[in-house]
Amino acid sequence: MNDRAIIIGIAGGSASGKTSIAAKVYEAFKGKHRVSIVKQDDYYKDQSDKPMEERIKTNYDHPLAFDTPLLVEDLKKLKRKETIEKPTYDYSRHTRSDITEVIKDRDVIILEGIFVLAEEEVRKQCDILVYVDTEADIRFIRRLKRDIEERGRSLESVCEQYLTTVKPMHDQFIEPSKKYAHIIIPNGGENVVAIDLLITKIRSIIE
Ligand code: UZR
Ligand code: MG
Repeated sequence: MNDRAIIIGIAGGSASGKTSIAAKVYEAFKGKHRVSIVKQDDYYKDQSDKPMEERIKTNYDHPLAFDTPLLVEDLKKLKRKETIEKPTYDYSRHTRSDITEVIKDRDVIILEGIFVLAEEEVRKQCDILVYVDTEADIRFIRRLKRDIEERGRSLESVCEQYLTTVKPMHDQFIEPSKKYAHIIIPNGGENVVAIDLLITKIRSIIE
């Protein structure tokens, strides 16, 4: 067994299928290997010192919304198979929640988030870099459904947010980060062949 964990970075636009791909890779290894998923979203900055009116105005689609130094520090520890206490994020309160999750002694870390490829220091910690490339209209429809069903938003607010931050920031930061990928997966979570190839590659490294 390796004395270092391998880190798979999965980036791509909002609602591109990153979470589904991460879950499928996780399923392929759990039970046989020590594997954990780390979401970059859990490293959104703690905003508990700010009033709600201010938290709502934060641009969550900008790299500055994230506590990247903490993420990088945690990834370095995970790589050395050290224990971390990972923060978790509360979308309804737009801040870090009180719950933390202990992750220790993992063989494989699946890191997923919109800026995994855009942030150089995060990128450097990853052994395999994946970009999930799903067309904007498909991502918008998925995001609309998800944010209404799971994140308690209204139709109006999702459309407004998409046009003011999600789309411009995608074009400015996320799409250009595709060039750093080792593998580009079209059609997100539905691409069974690509997901299988990724799983085979990871297996060849750890087994
Ligand atoms: P994925 N986000 C929120 O909507 N509220 C928050 O408090 C924090 C984050 C959104 C964020 C981004 N954007 O587009 C998305 N906005 O979470 C990233 N606006 O999550 O990759 O799962 O779509
Ligand atoms: Mg997601």
